[in-house]
Amino acid sequence: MTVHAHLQKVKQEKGAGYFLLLDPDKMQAADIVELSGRAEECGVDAILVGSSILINSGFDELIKAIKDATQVPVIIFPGSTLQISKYADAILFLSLISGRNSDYLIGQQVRSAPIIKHIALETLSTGYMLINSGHYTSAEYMSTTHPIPRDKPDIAKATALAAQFLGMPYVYLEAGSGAKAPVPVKMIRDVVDYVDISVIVGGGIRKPEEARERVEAGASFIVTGNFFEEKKNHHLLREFSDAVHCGRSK
Ligand code: 1GP
Repeated sequence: MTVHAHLQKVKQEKGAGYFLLLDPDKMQAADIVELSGRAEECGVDAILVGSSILINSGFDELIKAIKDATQVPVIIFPGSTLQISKYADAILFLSLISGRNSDYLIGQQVRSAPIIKHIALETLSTGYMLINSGHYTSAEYMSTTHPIPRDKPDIAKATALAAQFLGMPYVYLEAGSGAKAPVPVKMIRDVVDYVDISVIVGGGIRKPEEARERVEAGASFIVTGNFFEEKKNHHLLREFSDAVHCGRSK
């Protein structure tokens, strides 16, 4: 089964899916592997791996080690074309559609496409949208783009619809790693009501109820990263996945 088919099955059967993001620059490799090993029993539906810079080398080895530790699909969430590995199951093939920086809209994609084809890595075409979280994020700095204002759902709706019309099956509403405020629930609801594609939501989600509220608003997939970078929080992984899976109102 392709990763795309797996994710659509998760969405259909569980109402929404839970992605655990592991950043090689923010966690020790041993902790990443240890947490990956517990992902399946804790109800994680996919592991995302990526970083805005990738200071730590050994990306390939790390992906391989994660794959050895878990049966859960491992998806690259790349900060740049340096983050590609044949050991992953798929890659989020992102276009930063909230911005107007041509390199992040299509430049990096042109450079990485032949490499991805060569290693036969599955691509999940995703419209990536930065949403203002009240402070300057790594993604904004690295991409030199402006996020969509958090009180302008109409811009978010139109941008997500453009992703759908461009043939992208996923749109990612991103408040930024460690965001002070996650993507507003109203904006998620407005976007979900307006488009027919899967909506991924991440950035600044630190409580299970914040994840649940966003699933209730219609998000198809919830991403958490920052919160689980601290070992003392690892025991809450099951609570987060339960919140995502029970969140959708019937
Ligand atoms: C960041 O959306 C992801 O790209 C996850 O955000 O690290 O804040 O959970 P956090």
